[in-house]
Amino acid sequence: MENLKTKLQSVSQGQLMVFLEDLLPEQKESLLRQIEDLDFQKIPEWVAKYVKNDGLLKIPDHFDPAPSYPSRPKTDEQGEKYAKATKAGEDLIRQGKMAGFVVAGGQGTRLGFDGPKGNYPISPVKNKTLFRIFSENLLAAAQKYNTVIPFYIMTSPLNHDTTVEIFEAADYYGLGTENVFIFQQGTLPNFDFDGRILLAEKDKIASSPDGHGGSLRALHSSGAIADMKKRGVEYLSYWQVDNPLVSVVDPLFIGLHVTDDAEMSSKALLKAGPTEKVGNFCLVDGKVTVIEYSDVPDEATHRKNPDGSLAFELGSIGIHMIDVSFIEKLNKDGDFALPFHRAVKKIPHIDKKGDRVQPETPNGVKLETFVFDAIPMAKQSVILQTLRENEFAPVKNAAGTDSAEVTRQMMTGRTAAWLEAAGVKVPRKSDGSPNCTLEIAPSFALTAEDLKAKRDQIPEINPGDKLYLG
Ligand code: UD2
Repeated sequence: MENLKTKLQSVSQGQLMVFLEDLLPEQKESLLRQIEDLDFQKIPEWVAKYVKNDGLLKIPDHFDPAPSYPSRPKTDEQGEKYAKATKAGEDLIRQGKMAGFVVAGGQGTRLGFDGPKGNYPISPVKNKTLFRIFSENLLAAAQKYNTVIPFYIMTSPLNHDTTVEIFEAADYYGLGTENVFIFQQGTLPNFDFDGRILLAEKDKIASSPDGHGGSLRALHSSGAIADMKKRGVEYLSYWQVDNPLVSVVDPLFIGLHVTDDAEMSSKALLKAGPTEKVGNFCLVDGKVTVIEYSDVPDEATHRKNPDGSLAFELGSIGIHMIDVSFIEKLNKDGDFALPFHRAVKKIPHIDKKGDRVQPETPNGVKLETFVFDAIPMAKQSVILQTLRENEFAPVKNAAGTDSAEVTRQMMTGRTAAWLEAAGVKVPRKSDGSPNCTLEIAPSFALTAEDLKAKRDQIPEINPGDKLYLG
C-alpha cells in the first residue's frame, strides 16, 4: 500500500488516498483496486496536454472538403457501380460476414429519460423501443438473406446491468441469446482544473465513459472481436443508439466499402445549414477526417461553392462500416491511441474536508475519444451520402429539434413515402405532412422495394388512421 501511495504521489494524485483510513475494509479494497487500474504512466501527459491545456486539439492548417458518393448514382457508369456494389453487399450479408454494432454507453442526459436510451419507446404506433427496433431490423434482415446477423451492443458502467436486464426481459427480441453480445466500454478519471483526479465518494474515483472511440479498444478487450472471428464475421455496421431510421445493414454501403478496399467508411448527410451540429467531413493530407462543428473556423463553416452550395456540406451522422481486421490491427499496435477531446463539466465530488459538493459552475474536465478519429488511420475510406428523411431522425432532446415528437413524425413520414412509392394513397394535411400515423414492422418490409412487393396486403388509409403493417 505504501508503494501505491508513493506511486500516486509521484504523479501528484496523493489526494485519492486521503480518506483511506475512514473506510471499511471492503471499501478500502475497492478504492485500492480502482487506483491500481489507473494508467500511472499516462496521467501526467493527459494532465499537461488535455486537462490544463484547452487548445491542444490542433485543427490542421489546411483542409479541403472530402469527396463522396451521392445517395443516388449520377451517371450510367456510377449506376453500374452501385448495382454491382449492392449485389456484392447482399452476397456478404448472405454469407454471414456482417454484424450490427450499436454504441449505447452514453448518458443521454438531454432527453431526461431514466434508464438506457435504447429503452426509450419511440415507434409511432406500437411505441417500440430503440433496442427493439434495431433488433427486429437485424432479425428481419437475417431472415431476408437466410443468414444470422449477430448484434453487438456497447454499454458503459452507467447502464450495463440495466441494458442486460432489458434484453433478457425481452428474450433478446427474438435474436437468440447466442447472437447478442453486450459489453462495456472503458472509463477515464475526471480531473479538476489543476489536474487532480476527483473522488466521487471517499471510496470511489470520479470517472466517466471514455467516449464512443472507446469502442475500438473495448470491442477487442471484451472478446467481441474474437467472437466475430469465430463466426466468420468480417464487417461491422456501426450506428448510434438514438437513430431509429438507420438501415442496420445496407447492401450498397457495404458493397461500396468493400469494393473500394476501405477499412472504415461513413454515411454522410448534406447539412441542413452551415452550422448544423454535426461533424464535418474534410480531407487532411489526402485522408478523410471528421472535424467537429465546434472546431471548424467560421470562414470554412460558411464558405460557399460557385453554385451557392456549402463548401463543407457533408455532415457526419455516426453511421460507419468498419472492418474487423482494421480493429484488430489497431489493437495489435501498442501505440494505438485516439486523441482526447476535453469537455469542461460540473462534476459532483468530495472536497478536501470530506464534504460532498454539487457544483453550480463547471469545476473540472472529462476526457473522451471519438470513433471517427480512427478514420484517417484507415488505408481507404468511403463516404456515401444518405437522405435525412430516409435515415436520420435522432432522438436527443425532450422538446424542439431532435425531439421524440419530430422523430416519430419522421418515422411516419418515411413510411408514407414508401407507401406512395408502392402506389398507395396516403392522406395528407394542407402543409403536406401525413394526416395519419404509420408504422411498418421490419418483418413486413425493410425497404421501399420490399413494400412494393406487398402492395396487395395494404389496406386503404383514411384521414386520422393509425396503421401498423405487421
Ligand atoms: C454525435 C456526433 C455528431 C453527430 C451526431 C448525430 C460526436 C462527438 N458527435 O453528437 O457529429 O454525428 O452524433 O446524431 O460524436 N456514446 C457511447 N459512449 C460514450 C459516449 C457516447 O457509447 O462514452 C454513444 C451514445 O450512446 C450515442 C453516440 O455515442 O449512441 C453519440 O453520442 P452523443 O449522443 O453524445 O453524441 P452527440 O449527439 O453529441
